[in-house]
Amino acid sequence: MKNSALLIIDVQNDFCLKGALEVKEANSIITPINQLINFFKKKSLFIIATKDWHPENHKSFAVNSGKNIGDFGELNGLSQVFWPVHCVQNSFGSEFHKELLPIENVVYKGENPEVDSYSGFFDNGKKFKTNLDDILKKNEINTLYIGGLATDYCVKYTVLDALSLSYNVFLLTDCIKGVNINTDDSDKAIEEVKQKGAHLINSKEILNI
Ligand code: VGL
Ligand code: ZN
Repeated sequence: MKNSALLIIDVQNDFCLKGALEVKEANSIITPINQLINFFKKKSLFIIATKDWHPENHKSFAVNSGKNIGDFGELNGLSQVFWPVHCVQNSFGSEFHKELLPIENVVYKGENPEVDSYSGFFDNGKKFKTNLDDILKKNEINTLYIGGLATDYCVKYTVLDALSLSYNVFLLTDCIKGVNINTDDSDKAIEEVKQKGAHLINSKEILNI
């Protein structure tokens, strides 16, 4: 496992119970993620998390684009879902859930108000790259164990970009929950990443090694 890292996507208050963009059952993933954090720590393996980190004027927020929450449309030529105000920089909603064990390495995304940024690696237009890939390369990581929120958005696009950057990817099936605007969005996302080469794994399979 030497070159493996745990990558936890957006386990922030706004995506958890009572949050502005609440993901159903989000809180249920915290216990297995914490068990993995302990496991990776004990083995001195690399752990990193992302934060969705929007300025107040972000145009993915329905209110800033003259849209209704949940509308599908376009933002600067890219297809866009319009969201409630969420994960505003330095707000309570942008903090990691308090039960999540501390993670030292954090990558921020979604700072440009003109473009949404689901993946931890690139913005949705693939014009801006975060420092995630560089940090992983510096730490000689070639294999990622990915969990977090939300299955059908930030987790999905992070996994797809990780595959395109040639990482081996294990998607942690009991450590993800989805928005599911359509009820099968998360199932479809899991099917798609699997077809593109991600492996599906339950955290228990790792903990029992
Ligand atoms: C996310 C919608 C908007 C996510 C972030 O973390 O999956 N979803 N911003
Ligand atoms: Zn967002």
